[in-house]
Amino acid sequence: MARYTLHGIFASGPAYKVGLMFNLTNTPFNYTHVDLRSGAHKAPDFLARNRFGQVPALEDSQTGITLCQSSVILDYLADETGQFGGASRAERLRAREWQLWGAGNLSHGVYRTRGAKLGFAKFPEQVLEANLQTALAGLKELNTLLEGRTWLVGDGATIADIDIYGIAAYAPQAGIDFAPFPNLSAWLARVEALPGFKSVTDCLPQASALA
Ligand SMILES: N[C@@H](CCC(=O)N[C@@H](CS)C(=O)NCC(=O)O)C(=O)O
Repeated sequence: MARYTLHGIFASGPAYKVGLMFNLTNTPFNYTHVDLRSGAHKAPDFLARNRFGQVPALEDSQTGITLCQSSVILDYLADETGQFGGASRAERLRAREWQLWGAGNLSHGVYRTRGAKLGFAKFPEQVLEANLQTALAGLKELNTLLEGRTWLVGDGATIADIDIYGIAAYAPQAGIDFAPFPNLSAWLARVEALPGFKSVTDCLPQASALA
């Protein structure tokens, strides 16, 4: 039995971020499929793990901690695995800045545009357009901030890269072309070349699985 259990659904971007972290750190994990369609995420046993009724949730059988919010889970796993946490406290805080930027400035635009495109969500036309413009503005800013940089923070990949990758990588499914964003395209390729990398389509199982 593996130490960690990830509760998620394979199509979820935030759950993917955690799966990617496990794969990049070569950490085995049990996986519990949460059937959002049947409302399993609003049932009492799931709400006990995540009061917000969303995936992902992470259980650590060694410490007894249960966590939600993908960015917080990555932060926790950086400490527990000793990987991708940055070379110093300053770098960790810089990574946290990027994670909050991703949650505030990038995730809604990309995930909601993608959700509508794939038929997971419905929005009025004006909201669809606003979502798309938010996604494009976030990706443009990311592209600009990557100018002259290999990684988002310091000289190596951190949870900032894993977190932001787990949002930006869904842009093609949202119908967004990376062609106007060359720095972003090059950075995505660098993340994809990390040992253990798995893509948004082949990282999480479609059903519950023990490690
Ligand atoms: N800020 C959260 C977002 C989690 C989230 O939006 N999860 C979605 C799936 S991608 C969900 O559970 N949606 C069901 C709901 O909100 O009722 C994170 O980063 O973990």
